[in-house]
Amino acid sequence: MSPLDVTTLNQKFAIPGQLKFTEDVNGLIIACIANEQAQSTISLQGAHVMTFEPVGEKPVIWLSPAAKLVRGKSIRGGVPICWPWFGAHATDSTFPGHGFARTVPWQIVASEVLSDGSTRITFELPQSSIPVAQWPHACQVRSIVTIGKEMTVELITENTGQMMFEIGEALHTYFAISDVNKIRITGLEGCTYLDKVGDWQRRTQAGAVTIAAEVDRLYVNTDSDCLIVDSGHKRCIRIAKRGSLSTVVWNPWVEKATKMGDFGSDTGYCGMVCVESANAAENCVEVPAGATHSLHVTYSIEKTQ
Ligand code: TA6
Repeated sequence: MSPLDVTTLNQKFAIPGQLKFTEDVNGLIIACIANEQAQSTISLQGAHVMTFEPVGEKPVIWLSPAAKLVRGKSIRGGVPICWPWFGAHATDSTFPGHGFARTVPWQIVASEVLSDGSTRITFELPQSSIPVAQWPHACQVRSIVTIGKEMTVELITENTGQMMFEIGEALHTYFAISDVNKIRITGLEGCTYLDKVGDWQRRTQAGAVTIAAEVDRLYVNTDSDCLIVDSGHKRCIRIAKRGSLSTVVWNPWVEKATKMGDFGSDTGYCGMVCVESANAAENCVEVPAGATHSLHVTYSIEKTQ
């Protein structure tokens, strides 16, 4: 089934006063959610949450001021879905980094208001969007996004074929922070990480994670919650995950951010940090034929003095 046009989407899935679909100048379709608890925008390309702002709260998710909504290109910021591999493909360098899921059209299969007033949308990756040369496996992939005073994203992979397959994945979430010099990340103390900046050396995290240069770390074998403790915004952002044994912490710092060119300004990197709930490296997931795997994350705010 080819992705629906914006008029049909509004006829089938809009929720008066909560959810509507719009089309931007490049023809990309955006789900716009505004309920009594929060506002959010989600691109149907990649089922990519771009913004999330609880009522009365500063934005939780960072979206680059220079983010480009271009068909087939990843969006800088938000919650990119990295699937069915994380990072470079294991054997073919011509395949897209972080998989293809974040740059292809997804479709809507359901929208609903939950009893607590939050809005839930279910996205599905249509077979027509899956490049069979890169991923020759029968599967059903869905992302269920719930927008309320908290946000949850659940990435569900069902193996509908006859053979086991293995996936790498991540919700590559960019968080809005007061200043990279005013935060620390807790929950990873004592964990082993692969240090991409240090030639993938395996190291052990001592204490909270602080950032004073480029940081690109894949923490393995950890199912812990992480907290971004932001003294500037006097708040913590809690990242509570299930079905994920890897956590990635990334800030490109000035040189790499400038080279990437889509962080908005020379200091754009100061206002963001990625804490990614993933399954990568030794935590890649084998999904047997007929089985279903879920990666589920809840993002919430805790105020501090
Ligand atoms: O998750 C960290 C990372 O793998 C970094 O190494 C950097 O490549 C980042 O993802 C962004 O990747 P992207 O393909 O979105 O530019």
